[in-house]
Amino acid sequence: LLNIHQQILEAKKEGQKLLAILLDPDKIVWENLNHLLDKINQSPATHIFVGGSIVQATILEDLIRQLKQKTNLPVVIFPGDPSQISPQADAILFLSLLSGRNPDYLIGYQVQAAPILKKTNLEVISTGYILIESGNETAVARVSKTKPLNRKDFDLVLATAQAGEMLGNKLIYLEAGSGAKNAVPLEMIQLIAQNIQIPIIVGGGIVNLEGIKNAYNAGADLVVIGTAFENNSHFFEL
Ligand code: 1GP
Repeated sequence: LLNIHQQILEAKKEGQKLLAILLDPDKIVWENLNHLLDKINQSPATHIFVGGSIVQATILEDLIRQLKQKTNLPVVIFPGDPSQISPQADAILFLSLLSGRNPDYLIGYQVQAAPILKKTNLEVISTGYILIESGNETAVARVSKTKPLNRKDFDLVLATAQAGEMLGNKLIYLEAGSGAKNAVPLEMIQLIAQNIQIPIIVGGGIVNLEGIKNAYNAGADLVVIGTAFENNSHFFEL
């Protein structure tokens, strides 16, 4: 049986595109959870990402338990900090915020998380996380106290992604930030995709099906949809 990282590699090899719905436990309307779970099951999503900038641990556990009971999709933690670890999930994106220069998000939190993760069976997927300027201040920038990379500085974004690959990251996540006004530029996705070998995740500010398709065509292997589905559970039916 392939683990989640191997499945992503396999999909990339086959040219099969992946889609994650991002659920922020903090923003879940619990009365509507069953409806939401139905919609997730009917959607083309291949993965569920769970996480947020600030999340209460018990809420995270409750949500993941429900997701594991009522969907068949792999649940991947997309943590904002080391408190967001649940042994009930399948995997965790072990993020390093490569675009920033805040040591906590580069290595500090990872050191805190390592002994906790060692006690779980979670699949740990090393992910280079690169925040790109989006035209508005997003929670990632605010909470991490880091500056996103200039969306015009393609050379710097590429060098950052390549450094992540050389450091041994298994995935590169190009992030505009949740609720981004502007998504990651398509030409930027294209440039990175042509110049690194590892799979690319793209998210932030993608609000319609065309945006998803364009990101795929530019070279994204997995697209993350948070806000658009949060605001409209019929999003994928359009
Ligand atoms: C945020 O990339 C994800 O980390 C999704 O962003 O909420 O804008 O879809 P949105």
